[in-house]
Amino acid sequence: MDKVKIILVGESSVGKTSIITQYLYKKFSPDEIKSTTSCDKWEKEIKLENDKIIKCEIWDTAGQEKFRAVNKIFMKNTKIAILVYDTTNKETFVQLKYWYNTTNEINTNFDVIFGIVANKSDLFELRQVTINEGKDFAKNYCNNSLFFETSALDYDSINSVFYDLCECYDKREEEKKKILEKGENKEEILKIKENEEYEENRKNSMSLKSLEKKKKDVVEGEIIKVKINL
Ligand SMILES: Nc1nc2c(ncn2[C@@H]2O[C@H](COP(=O)(O)OP(=O)(O)OP(=O)(O)O)[C@@H](O)[C@H]2O)c(=O)[nH]1
Ligand SMILES: [Mg+2]
Repeated sequence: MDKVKIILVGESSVGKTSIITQYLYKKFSPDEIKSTTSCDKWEKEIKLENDKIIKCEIWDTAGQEKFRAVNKIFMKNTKIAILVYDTTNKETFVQLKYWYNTTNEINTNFDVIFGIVANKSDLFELRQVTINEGKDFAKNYCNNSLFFETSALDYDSINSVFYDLCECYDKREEEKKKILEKGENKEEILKIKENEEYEENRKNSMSLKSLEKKKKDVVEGEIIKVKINL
């Protein structure tokens, strides 16, 4: 199975890097993390309850506005997009529409699985966006996407984001397989095949390949980290 590309996007300071750090290293280190100015990716295997192992690539992106153009290159081939906003900053929630639409535009086969993440839930006294607003956005604007409330201080809340989205991805892939095996629904089969072909072409995208040449591999225990300088 190909590696599943998971990308975290959202405005600067919403907590994307902190979420990844908690997930991979089980720590929250506000003093160590600086605003991201590169594109980093990590490789990790996620074991599902059915014992299936999903090989993931987790991509962190830079949220600052000046990186928007280059981010678009990294957003190609996304299988799972985690859209993060900061519950204590309404503007980051408003901007999620941009991240949702851009992810869909770049991955025009509309096959991306989305997770909407309301982060910094520990700062409840500073909250500017209600849970219902977040849920409503996930349901009505993002085509019934999964919604999560997280705090980068709380491992369990972060773990469920990655686990549930991988499970959702696995279920969808199984459904696709069944459709292909049955061979009855010609329209669906054509769509699946078209998507596969489209993905194959995108994999050979020159822009991404040339940027990946700048990468530097760092092996950190079991986790492989790849840094791509912008
Ligand atoms: N209290 C609290 N602080 C958080 C949480 N997540 C992140 N932070 C803090 O928010 C600030 C920004 O976090 P980052 O992880 O750097 O945010 P980012 O989305 O990666 O930002 P860019 O790299 O600029 O795109 C840091 O000071 C973090 O310590 C959270 O869940 N709760
Ligand atoms: Mg960051």
